[in-house]
Amino acid sequence: MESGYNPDSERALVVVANRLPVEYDEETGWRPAPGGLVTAMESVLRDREALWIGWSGRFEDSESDGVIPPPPSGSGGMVLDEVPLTRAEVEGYYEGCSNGAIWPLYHDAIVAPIYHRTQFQTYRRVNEKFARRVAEVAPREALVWVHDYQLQLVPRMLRQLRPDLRIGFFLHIPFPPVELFSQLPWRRQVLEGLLGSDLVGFQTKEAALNFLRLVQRFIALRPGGDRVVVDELSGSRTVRVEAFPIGIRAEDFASLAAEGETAERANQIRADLGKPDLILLGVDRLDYTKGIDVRIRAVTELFEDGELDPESTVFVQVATPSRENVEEYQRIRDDVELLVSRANGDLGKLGVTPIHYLHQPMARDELTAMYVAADVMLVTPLRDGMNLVCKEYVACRVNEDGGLVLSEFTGAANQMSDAFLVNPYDIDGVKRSIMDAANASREESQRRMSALRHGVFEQDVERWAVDFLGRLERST
Ligand code: ADQ
Repeated sequence: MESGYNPDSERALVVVANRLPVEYDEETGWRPAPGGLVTAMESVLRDREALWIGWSGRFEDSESDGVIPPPPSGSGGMVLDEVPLTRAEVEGYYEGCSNGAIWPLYHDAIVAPIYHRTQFQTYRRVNEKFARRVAEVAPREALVWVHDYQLQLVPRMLRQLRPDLRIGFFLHIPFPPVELFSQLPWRRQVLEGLLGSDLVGFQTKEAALNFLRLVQRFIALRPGGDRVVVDELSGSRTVRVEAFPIGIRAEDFASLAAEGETAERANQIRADLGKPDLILLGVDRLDYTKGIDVRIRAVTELFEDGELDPESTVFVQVATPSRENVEEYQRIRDDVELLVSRANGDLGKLGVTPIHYLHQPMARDELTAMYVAADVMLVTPLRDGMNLVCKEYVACRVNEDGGLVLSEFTGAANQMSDAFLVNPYDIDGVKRSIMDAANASREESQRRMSALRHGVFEQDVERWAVDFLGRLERST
């Protein structure tokens, strides 16, 4: 397992995440699992020897277990190490506690979080499994980078097992204010879990501030600026708390967008849609936080009001299937599909479909061609840690045209003030901004897009990872 891994070359890096960057498929065997985190981490892992610890997506107690080989090595010098989980563990820890309680709570309780004590017990047990595995395999004094809301207890558990490690934690989703977080029956355990880190990173300054306020309130530790001093038997220890807004591999998107084949495909997409004058686009994981229903309602009303003409405007919504075992996700799918079919039933004609809806994942080059084809991108989450889709769209607008309608409640809005910013709860406001984006002059679009592109290229994912790891390395 550890071939190619040389812990002596520098302070070794260990990435700990719920999922490994590969998944097992009965027919094809192991294949890359290109999720957001994998793409984000690729650039820092490419030139560095590292260990990635996570779950592979297969169940330890599945029938075919035993004949499946261990996961292969990742790209570059990366070694993959699997934390085996049973079906019951995944149900309690991932589908239950992580996605039924923590995810909705951290996203403004858009849907009611469901707190089950037994699920939290499983969450703690699985966090312990992860911590123990890291403690077993991490080289001495390694940098350990723990990711996201599924693993919030790991830092403290790991520190108790391996005090020599330098531990960083990054939360990809929002961190809620005191009034909301206080609901969590396990609030103290979660805060103490995170305080086991040397560095806790959030997407935004607001999230970092929320955390610091909560630590003061429930752990009775007074933060000094962006740090908290924790007293332990072995002496006092400083935990740094900062914002590290994540970015994308902007250059990769831009160069793919600039290829002749992509332009050809974008033209073909426009032709397939009946050569409309205006293409509106939404691309999301199918999740109730993403405000997919908001934009369908807004666009439908614009068609009904006669402000948009279904003969010359098309709205395309691409929604990747997501967390299909969780009840709320089945419900949002039904809601979205009802809204789309109602709008098309009321507004369409033979040969005219105002809303095109694709419930499927899309290959990277096809997605890029969609971004190139779209005149206006609609990104309207009710709450989102960052949102990468808006950044991908901007990176693909190599001609500095197109308009971005962006929710104020995304982390990205803090960095993208040149978008058409909207409050997704204000449907009239969303409608106005869609029309403003669609009718903007060439000069205005260019001014906005050029400023947006500057930010997306400057604060790309490489900078995010280098900033985080640099800070972790320097933290003492
Ligand atoms: P997500 O909630 O998954 O990420 P987002 O940041 O938008 O949301 O990333 C989604 C990724 O999936 C993008 O790279 C996008 O291109 C891709 N994608 C979406 N639909 C797709 C489709 N149909 N086919 C193929 N690819 C598709 C979480 C947080 C975010 C945070 C990221 C990174 O919720 O707030 O920005 O982590 O930290």
